[in-house]
Amino acid sequence: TPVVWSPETRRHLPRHEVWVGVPTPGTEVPERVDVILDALAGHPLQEAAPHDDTVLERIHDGALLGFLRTAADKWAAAPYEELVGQDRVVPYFFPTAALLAGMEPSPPAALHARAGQFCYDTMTLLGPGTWQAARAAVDVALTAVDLLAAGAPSAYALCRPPGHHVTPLGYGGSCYLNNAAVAAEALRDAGHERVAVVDVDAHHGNGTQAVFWERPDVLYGSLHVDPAAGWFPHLFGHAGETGSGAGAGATRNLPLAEGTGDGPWVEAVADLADWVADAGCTALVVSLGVDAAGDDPESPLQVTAEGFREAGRELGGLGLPSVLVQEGGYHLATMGGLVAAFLAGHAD
Ligand code: SP5
Ligand code: ZN
Repeated sequence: TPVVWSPETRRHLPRHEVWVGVPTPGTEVPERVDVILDALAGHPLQEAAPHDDTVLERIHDGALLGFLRTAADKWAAAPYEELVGQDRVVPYFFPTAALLAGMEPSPPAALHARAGQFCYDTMTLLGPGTWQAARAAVDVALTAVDLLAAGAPSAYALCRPPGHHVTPLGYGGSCYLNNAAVAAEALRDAGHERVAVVDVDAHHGNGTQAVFWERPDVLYGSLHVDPAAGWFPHLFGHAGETGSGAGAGATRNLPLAEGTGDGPWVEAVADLADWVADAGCTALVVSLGVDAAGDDPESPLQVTAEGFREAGRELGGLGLPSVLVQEGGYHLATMGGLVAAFLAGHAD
């Protein structure tokens, strides 16, 4: 399986995640790229080619893209670093429906009040290099789509930072731009009438679900730890969420109990694979997070390398041209091997 990557993706340094008010060391670190590259050393490696913003602008609102593109420079110029000793853009003020109370707000003048318009949590800090890395990850995904158009049966996109929590207008969950949604949209442009996104990351991909919520032409199916048990992204990922309008029935969610291991986890992947096959999709995007692993610090699922290999087999068995897009996975010592196991199963 060809591996597409970009050295630019290392440029985002999260430094901290602020969780319930407490800064803890970031988990979505650049070393993730290196451990994956090491584990995939036997695969052909290709650097991403630059692509323009055409597809990206159809997935995300221009206001979000403009904010992400310029926020770090504006923050540095303000200068918040001198004022508060902090060169990361961290939201502290959120224009929730509860605050707005039905009124139309004016745009906030302060940059530190603007961040919360787009960033919906306190864990997704933005600094120098964040935009460059996130935009490079989009090029990685688009280059993987190009490889399929050129005849490759599948391609792995080593995207970092990940993307599946980014909605048309909001970012969070360690994600800034939705790489998998961009890949799916590019596959539509390449002539595939119906594309499926299957998301095996331990967390529900609320961003990808939001992007395609009302669309019948891109299916979104996800298995993940049950948000009703208290897990991120908290509001979404329940079984009753199945799409709306023209997209009614084109979304599926399979929430899993804490502690779920290989047997039921692989069964859920197989269930989504059957759904994709029955729907007549002609191309597949896999949101390939490996944080469902037993030793991952960010989820309580208990999947093993053999589980990831089996999941790869189930989805590879569809025989569809496939882009495998990296999402989460935070246990540096084992995550590379889990990606390699999925790719091996997928190519079987
Ligand atoms: C792409 C992806 O896997 N995003 C997952 C983000 C979930 N983050 C929620 C974090 C909840 C608290 N974790 C505490 C760990 C502190 N380092
Ligand atoms: Zn995740």
